[in-house]
Amino acid sequence: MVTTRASTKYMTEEQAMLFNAFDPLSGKRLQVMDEKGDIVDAKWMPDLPDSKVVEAYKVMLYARIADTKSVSYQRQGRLYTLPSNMGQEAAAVGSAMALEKIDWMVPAYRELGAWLVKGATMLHYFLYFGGSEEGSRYPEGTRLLPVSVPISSQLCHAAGIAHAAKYRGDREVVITYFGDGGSSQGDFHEASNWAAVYELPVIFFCNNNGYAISLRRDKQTKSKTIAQKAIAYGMPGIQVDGNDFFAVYRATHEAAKNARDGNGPSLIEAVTYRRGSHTTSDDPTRYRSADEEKAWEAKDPMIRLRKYLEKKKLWDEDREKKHIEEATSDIDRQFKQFEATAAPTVEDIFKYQFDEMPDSLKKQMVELRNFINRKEG
Ligand SMILES: Cc1ncc(C[n+]2csc(CCOP(=O)(O)OP(=O)(O)O)c2C)c(N)n1
Ligand SMILES: [Mg+2]
Repeated sequence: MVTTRASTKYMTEEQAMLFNAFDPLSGKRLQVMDEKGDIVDAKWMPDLPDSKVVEAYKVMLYARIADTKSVSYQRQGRLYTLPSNMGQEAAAVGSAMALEKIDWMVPAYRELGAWLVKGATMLHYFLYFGGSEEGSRYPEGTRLLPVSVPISSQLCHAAGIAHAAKYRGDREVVITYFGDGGSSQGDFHEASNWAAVYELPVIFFCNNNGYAISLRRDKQTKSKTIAQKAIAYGMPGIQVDGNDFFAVYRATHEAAKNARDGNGPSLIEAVTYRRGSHTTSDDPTRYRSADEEKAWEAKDPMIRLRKYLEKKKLWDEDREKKHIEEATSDIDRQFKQFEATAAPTVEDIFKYQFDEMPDSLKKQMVELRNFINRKEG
């Protein structure tokens, strides 16, 4: 039995191997596949059948197309403000695919690929970013929580769910997503400390995409890495190349295995880049250079996984075209379905809080309705 440097918790040598090899203070970052799609560290290559890797690429490509289309629908005034996931598909899909169906996902707002893997559809996404709470109503048994916009508030929810799972003796694991900016919130500290002390089965997955809106990562924290923050809480931490599907999958797989075996939480920092704007209300040209964007374009997760698949003769131009066509028509069909759905009303804001609406809320509802009627003339 050994411990990782980050924690006093004992685990088997095999369980601690990855976290010890990539101790957050060693300055090492897990990368399995490089930008040319070549495997550079076969030791950590996850044990995945080719069909699974092809499936991962297909979801990533679907998410990329869906993302691009959504931004354009927003520009046409057919959706409200939304956050782009472009460039972060490997982190989203790689982490979600490493989990089991029984596991819970507690999202932030920028992990479209992960939600798709977990069972959300583009119809949910369009409804949500079209202003309807119906977009958070997933099919029964889908262990995915609604989008969380208040930064890092979801981390405490994740720790709470994991606490309940542990208390009941269930074997499920919880993954929760947050950003580099989210690591500065008090909720990050509270959730991490709570999860570590009670050895809860949570994976804190940080998408370090370089920015919190316009604030650069180097102004966010003086820590060299976000992964090293794990040391203070007493949980294993690891920094991975977030644009490398295999690295993300492997780290999440190990973290989930550890959590399921009763070894508590871990922190994964996926180093990636938000290639789009923060949201559709943002203009990134005001705070970052075209050169920087170009440098990250070369590290794009889609290009790299496609190259890997093509070298193994698992993918080619025809398959790419066919999948783009199929994905496009599937997304278009759901967008039509969304636009055919009645728009939410202001009454929806009030309807679901209580079984029977209290008088104070009824009063507010009437006031708001009157205000809107007056405004609309
Ligand atoms: C509690 C809270 N404070 C401020 C905001 C405004 N806000 C929205 S996104 C954002 C930046 C978050 O950056 P990061 O955590 O790195 O996630 P990213 O958007 O880069 O994915 C801020 C400050 C908020 N939504 N919630
Ligand atoms: Mg960020």
